[in-house]
Amino acid sequence: MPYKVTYFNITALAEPIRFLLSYLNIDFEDFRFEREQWPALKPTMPFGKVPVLEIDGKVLNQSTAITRYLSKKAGLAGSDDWLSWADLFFVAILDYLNFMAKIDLLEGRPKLKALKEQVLAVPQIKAWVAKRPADNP
Ligand SMILES: N[C@@H](CCC(=O)N[C@@H](CS)C(=O)NCC(=O)O)C(=O)O
Repeated sequence: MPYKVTYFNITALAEPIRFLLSYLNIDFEDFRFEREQWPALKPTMPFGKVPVLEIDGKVLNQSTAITRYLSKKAGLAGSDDWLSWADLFFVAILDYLNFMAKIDLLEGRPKLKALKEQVLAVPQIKAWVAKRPADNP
């Protein structure tokens, strides 16, 4: 498979990438590793960090740069009045932010709640969320 996402077995910074690949209907290898595997993998990653996205063996790094690149492919770089890559990024990372903050960051923010519903209703995103591992933030 030409596309491979490498990250810890959580959502966090990789999830916006997974959202965008799903939105683009691109099949990808979702390579997740456990904490114990990280010391061996770290020296092989650019700047010793993940997530990385490989496309045909070419390694891309930095989650914002990766999502910006994919957003251009998806036509979500800003010309669509209804949805942009930043919306996908925000909703994709929200569960992790809530988990870390231990509060619901959308409480009392109906417009952002509506945005979340809008993104989660996109058929490709809905399909991704339904099939991703359920037991990780
Ligand atoms: N600016 C980078 C930050 C990447 C980053 O900090 N990744 C963390 C996981 S969220 C990591 O690789 N931590 C392991 C380590 O630093 O050893 C990005 O947005 O991709």
